[in-house]
Amino acid sequence: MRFLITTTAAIALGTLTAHAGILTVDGSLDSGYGDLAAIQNNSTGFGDDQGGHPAYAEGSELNGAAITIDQGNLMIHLGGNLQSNFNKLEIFIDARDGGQNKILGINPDVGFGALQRMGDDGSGNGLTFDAGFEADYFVSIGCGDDNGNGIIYYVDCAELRTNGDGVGGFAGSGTTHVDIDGNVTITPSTGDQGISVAINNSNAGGVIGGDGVDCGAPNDVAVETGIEIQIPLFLLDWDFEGLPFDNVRVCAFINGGGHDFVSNQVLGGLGGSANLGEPRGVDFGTIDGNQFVEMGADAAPCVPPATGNCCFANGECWDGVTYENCDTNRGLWTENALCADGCDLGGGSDDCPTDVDNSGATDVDDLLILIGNFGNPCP
Ligand SMILES: [Ca+2]
Ligand SMILES: [Ca+2]
Ligand SMILES: [Ca+2]
Ligand SMILES: [Ca+2]
Repeated sequence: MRFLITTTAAIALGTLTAHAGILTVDGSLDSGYGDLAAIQNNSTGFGDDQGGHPAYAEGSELNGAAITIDQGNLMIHLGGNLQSNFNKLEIFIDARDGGQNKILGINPDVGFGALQRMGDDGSGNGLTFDAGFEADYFVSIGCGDDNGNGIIYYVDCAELRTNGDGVGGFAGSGTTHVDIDGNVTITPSTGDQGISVAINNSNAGGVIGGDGVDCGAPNDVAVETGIEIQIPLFLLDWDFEGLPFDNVRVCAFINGGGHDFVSNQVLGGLGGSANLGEPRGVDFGTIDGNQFVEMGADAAPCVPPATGNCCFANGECWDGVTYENCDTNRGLWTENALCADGCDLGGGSDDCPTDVDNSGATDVDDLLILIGNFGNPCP
């Protein structure tokens, strides 16, 4: 089915003189963003949506990030999709001195306790960012069914002042609807704060499902639809000092519906990880790489996952297989090896003959290999 997409913003702009540089909040990546500042490097543990429907998604993924400043607004485009089950897209912005490296327990109560659920519960825990990343502002987005017409999305926002408190609240709602003829109408959110959000969930590419290394821009093609956020700079410059905003960094991730279970869809990426789970226990400082995206940065190119040969006890061997694929099929994987190099399925070392796959320990994988080959005659 082809979808014809119109947006109310685009219709409104149509009455104005065309002005180069104006980005449209419609969920699509405008050329004015420039190059992506980050590309996802992790499969999604929150479901790989392959339906391509603009107003529905069975999973969530963040394939890439583009960030720029346009007409007095901070603009963020996240290529991907947000599952229409009210899971949350959490966005933290570090754009001025001060802020919170670890989420405090005394922030504004927005989005039904979003920051309280992720922040310090009084025991000194709390979601912690990479060293030097001190978040100043928070935006949270969730979407779900809008009476069968498509999706409705709700936006919440809060200041993250160095010592907590600050102001925040509900920042409005928007919709993406599809009529019976397949016409799509995206109505970006509007609210008292001037924040605007639009979602186009039609991505069916990007990363696949799983916990391994993956690439959010397969074959160097960026995912151009997803979630687009416009934030007036005056919300960040709360004392109206005329801050320069020349060093803006964004940490974005998908979280559970109750802000209660961090996925492995984080930008910058985790580089091959399962979902992170309990938000208060997450410390991005202990995870390799930057779990934030810098405005103006060039995205690191995707690193393909390591491959090797995958040997089976029945004599079969596959070349060019990832560890994940081989493990799923209960084979014995050797990094960078070819089937022509041969397979050694003769059991573990002399010191540890029960370590069938030579992993260094006798564990359930050895048992599964044994069971999988039970009854096979040996030469
Ligand atoms: Ca756009
Ligand atoms: Ca800051
Ligand atoms: Ca995908
Ligand atoms: Ca890190």
